[in-house]
Amino acid sequence: MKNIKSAIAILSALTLNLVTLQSTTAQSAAKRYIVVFKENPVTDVDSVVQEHTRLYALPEVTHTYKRVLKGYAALLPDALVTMLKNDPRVDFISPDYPVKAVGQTLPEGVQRIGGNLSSGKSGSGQGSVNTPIAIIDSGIQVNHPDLNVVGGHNCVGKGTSYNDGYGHGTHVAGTAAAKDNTIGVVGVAPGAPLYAVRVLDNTGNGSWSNLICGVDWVTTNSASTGIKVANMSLGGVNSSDDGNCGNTNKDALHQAICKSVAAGITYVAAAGNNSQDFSNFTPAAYSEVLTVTAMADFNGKPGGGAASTCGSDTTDADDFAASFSNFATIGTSNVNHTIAAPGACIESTWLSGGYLSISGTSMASPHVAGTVAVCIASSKCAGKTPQQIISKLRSDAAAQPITYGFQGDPNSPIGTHYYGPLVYTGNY
Ligand SMILES: [Ca+2]
Ligand SMILES: [Ca+2]
Repeated sequence: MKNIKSAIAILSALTLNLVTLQSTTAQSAAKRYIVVFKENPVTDVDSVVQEHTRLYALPEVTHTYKRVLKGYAALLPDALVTMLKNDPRVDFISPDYPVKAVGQTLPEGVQRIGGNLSSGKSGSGQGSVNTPIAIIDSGIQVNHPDLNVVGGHNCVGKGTSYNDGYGHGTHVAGTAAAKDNTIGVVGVAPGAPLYAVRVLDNTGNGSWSNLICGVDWVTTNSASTGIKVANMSLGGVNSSDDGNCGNTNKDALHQAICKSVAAGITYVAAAGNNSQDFSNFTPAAYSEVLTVTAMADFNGKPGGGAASTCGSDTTDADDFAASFSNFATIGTSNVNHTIAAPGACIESTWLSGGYLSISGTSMASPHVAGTVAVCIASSKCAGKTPQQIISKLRSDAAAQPITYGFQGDPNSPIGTHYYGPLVYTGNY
């Protein structure tokens, strides 16, 4: 009895101590982190999170992860980070890095890549594709008349709405899958069911903890929704590819994406708009994703020479790599997961049922995500693994005649920049 009492006394003292520590440090040095559990010691994530909350007096836990990672995201004072690192169930703790929408430098793109020639028949008035696409972005305007939004999930703050308060996700969704009807624009995979996975807020900003929440949701629900392709027109200069799915450099986002890819989801990511090598821009840098650079096209045809439709933004020439686009460097392994798509002055759906023309690799990426959906629907990619799909899209694009391409593609490189071959939807 005495022993039990003293044990309780020690525990209470410990808890009190922790609470005091937490309350005195919370205001000064608290930052957001992702706490990743070891796979084997932890089987029940919720119970360990509850225990951590109690033991360490955790401030608010914003996300818990069960499928692509085991762990949680929370605001943690520095002193707690040190303690948690010594917890036997914790593998590592990652800073919660920022990500943001790529694009917004303010469509012939679908025609340029042969969308009208594919089995999706974009622009025929009867095109339709039935492969669902996850748009991991700022949400999608759920009642836009030119979009077929069938569901989604909110990973931003509290609340459950995945409606778009920014516009970026709605634009991306339209390029991938606007309906082939009598209004507005038509997407690469017309009318495809869209899932709005909201990880960016109403200013286009988000974080790794939001993004991992989105990847976790897509993976957990892939069987019930049928999602096999996801678009990520976002990123940040936060990490790099360790060639080992984040297990060597303790990259929580990379680990999550690798788990999801292993579950059969093909990820398509924007290369970024910094006019530089994307090797430090994640998720584009991960070799498990299909990374999309941007080229400029103003008339839906190869050959160059068309007048710019960009108004005052006239820096890019027809059928040239876009000056803002990131790229891989010839001779590096990143060339093996890089492909190009139109991304200059792309007309697509916008908020309030509207339409807008904007530029960025954000706009290029959904041309490719839509193409993956068409390929899966046409059976040419059905049953293939994400790695096989990435390989097929790249090799089919590279097999197009030289005249199909653009200045900056592998047949006519610009210095050591590698933008990849121009995706060709007409194959599928
Ligand atoms: Ca339409
Ligand atoms: Ca052209």
